[in-house]
Amino acid sequence: MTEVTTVAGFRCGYIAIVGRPNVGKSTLMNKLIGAKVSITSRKAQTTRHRITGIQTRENAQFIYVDTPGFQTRHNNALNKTLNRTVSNTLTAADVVLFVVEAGIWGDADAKVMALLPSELPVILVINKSDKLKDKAALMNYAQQVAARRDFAAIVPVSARQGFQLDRLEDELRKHLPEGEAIFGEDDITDRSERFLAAEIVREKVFRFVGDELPYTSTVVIEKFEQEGQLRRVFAAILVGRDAHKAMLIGHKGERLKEISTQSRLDMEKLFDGPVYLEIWVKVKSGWADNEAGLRAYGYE
Ligand SMILES: Nc1nc2c(ncn2[C@@H]2O[C@H](COP(=O)(O)OP(=O)(O)OP(=O)(O)O)[C@@H](O)[C@H]2O)c(=O)[nH]1
Ligand SMILES: [Mg+2]
Repeated sequence: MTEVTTVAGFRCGYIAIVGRPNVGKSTLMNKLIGAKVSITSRKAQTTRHRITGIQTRENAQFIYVDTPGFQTRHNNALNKTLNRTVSNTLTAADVVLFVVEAGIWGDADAKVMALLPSELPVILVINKSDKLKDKAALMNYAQQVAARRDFAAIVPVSARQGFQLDRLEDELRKHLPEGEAIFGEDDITDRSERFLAAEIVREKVFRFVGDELPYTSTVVIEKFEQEGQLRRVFAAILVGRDAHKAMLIGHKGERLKEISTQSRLDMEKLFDGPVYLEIWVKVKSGWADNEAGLRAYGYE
């Protein structure tokens, strides 16, 4: 780990990324740090943990904290845990990125906005602006949301296309406290490779199987070994029912093979070295039924 030499006027701070499910928070953080440390998918509730992503520039260190989409539909143990993660992240933040989707404002957005501490600077990030081609409509939308709260800045972006992210970073820097870097300049996250490996497999479960299964499953890494450059990863996907196990494995094991291959390729990219990966599917219901169970599987 290399140290950052602190220059006069260097800034460093924590940036909470919050919003309703699926607005593109994780895509945004990955683009801002230039690496994929947080998993993404078209399905809501992809992110289930607090994920730190770090970007160090010459004059600032940005410590982003991606959070689960704030859950407003069901009040079960998992959703309570996810929402507590959002609240805890806000408590420790210096500045907040409140992410909304261009052209869309609903109850779920209003509920997230109500959580934002009044003493923190909040930047309104209007993501997916690539989907709203009409510039007048985007302006109109920005004005409507801006009237709901005092925002430190309003920045329309496209996380997917990388549009206006430099402008967002400039705005953010103004609100970071002066101080030395907390992480090394090459660090991109404080999460372990073991944790990131489980997340990568979970992303493939979200991407390659139908609607219900991802919500009743989780991934555990049973063994993670490193020998020189080679990582050996033994993962288990826990599913609630036999039928889900069959769904994951697929005809002649095709689906599990696809999940394995895609997971391995992502791991090799992120860890920058070869990976040997074995994935097993196990039936284990009830892991998300209560908070003690959730903690046992790494949920906060
Ligand atoms: N068109 C468009 N799609 C985007 C953009 N940013 C993200 N998406 C898509 O939106 C979907 C959700 O993205 P995520 O980054 O997983 O969203 P999230 O807010 O982290 O979702 P949760 O973790 O479930 O709360 C994915 O299909 C992304 O590819 C964007 O700027 N434009
Ligand atoms: Mg996410």
